[in-house]
Amino acid sequence: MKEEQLKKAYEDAKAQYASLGVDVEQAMEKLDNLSISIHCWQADDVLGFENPGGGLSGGIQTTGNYPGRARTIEELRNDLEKVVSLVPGTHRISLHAIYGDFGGEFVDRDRIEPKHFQSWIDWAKKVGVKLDFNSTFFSHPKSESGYTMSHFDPEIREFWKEHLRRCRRIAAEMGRQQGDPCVHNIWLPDGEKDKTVSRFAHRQLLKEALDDVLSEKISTDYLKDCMECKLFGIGSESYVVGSHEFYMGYTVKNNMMLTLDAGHFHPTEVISDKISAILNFVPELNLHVSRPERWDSDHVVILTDELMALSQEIIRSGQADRVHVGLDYFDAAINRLGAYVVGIRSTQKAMLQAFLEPTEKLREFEKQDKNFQRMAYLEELKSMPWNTVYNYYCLQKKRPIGDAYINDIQEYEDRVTSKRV
Ligand code: RNT
Ligand code: ZN
Repeated sequence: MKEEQLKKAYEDAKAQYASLGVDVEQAMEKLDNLSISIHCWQADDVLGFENPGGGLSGGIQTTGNYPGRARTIEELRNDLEKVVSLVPGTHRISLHAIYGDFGGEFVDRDRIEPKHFQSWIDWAKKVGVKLDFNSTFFSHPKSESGYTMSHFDPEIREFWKEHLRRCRRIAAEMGRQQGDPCVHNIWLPDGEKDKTVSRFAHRQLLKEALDDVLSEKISTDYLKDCMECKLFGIGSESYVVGSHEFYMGYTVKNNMMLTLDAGHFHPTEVISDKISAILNFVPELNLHVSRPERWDSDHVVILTDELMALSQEIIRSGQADRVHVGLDYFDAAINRLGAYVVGIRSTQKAMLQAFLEPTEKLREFEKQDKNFQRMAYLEELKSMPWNTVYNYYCLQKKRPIGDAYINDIQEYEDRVTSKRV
């Protein structure tokens, strides 16, 4: 679309929204203030740099072998810089512990230190992004049995507890240097493929391990720990130690953050309706925005009804400042940068629509029991010119407008990622 045409369309859109009592400029400003935590692991199929040639395990799997996987820290950083150049706004990058800068040496998980992440901290500062962090309890010989911190063997438990202790200190150091708390997500794959007898015993061990490690108090000015549950994984179909009830109980009891991954519940169960419930009991929430397709939890995020519902709930609850929006998906079957950019832009489009909602007007209908009117307005809003507003926001931020990013990604593929063989 030509710039002049877009400006005219924007003025029309603004007037249409104004007639509903919605201030488009305010909505764009709110969108601009929304930092999305971009997961680093879509660029390299969750492999990391700990062990070149190592594989992925722990109940998660990537499928596909589209050319262009980032194989080094430098390639990953270049890809991420490209991604942030194709989306408007200021975002965060979420690192996993296996993405450290280990300088060609093998550093085991119970040995990692802040110094292995200093070059990331410096890079983030240069690029203008903040960092989040994740401990890595998968893809390691000491997790191959299926258990880590809830293992019956005290030595294995201790190894992973030490990993968690170190990850918390690394994340806190990131938070300290960036002057903004680092969200540290704790997800562990513990569980079993088949009917497990000792369910209580493993959960008790996990609780004890967490109690022990988290007794080291670190200021939430630097570090915000959160815990992510899961229903099942590949190879842990029958039993997952860190279930929803487990972490919900744990975080409520300890006044901690909970992570909700959109793909970690029963196929018809949605996280959008959990937000307004859980926020009554935990200080903050972390989201892993993902797209479940039947039994897979990690498809590229697109503008689905559930993404819309999730965004609406974040905004309608009035608690947006207590909800951290992060992405978590991995698709190795298509251009990996394309997967990033579609997911980020679609998340922004859903959030923008939520910001452009005349929520008070809808609440009025609700109070007056005018539920037909509420439904009719909700339907009308779907075809309002929100995409024009998004395009105008991209224009303002000097980012590709409409479908223009598709060519940019093709160009980067031709020039860079297709050469990685
Ligand atoms: C796995 C969890 C977890 C991972 C990342 C790589 O089921 O969703 O968040 O996807 O930590
Ligand atoms: Zn997740």
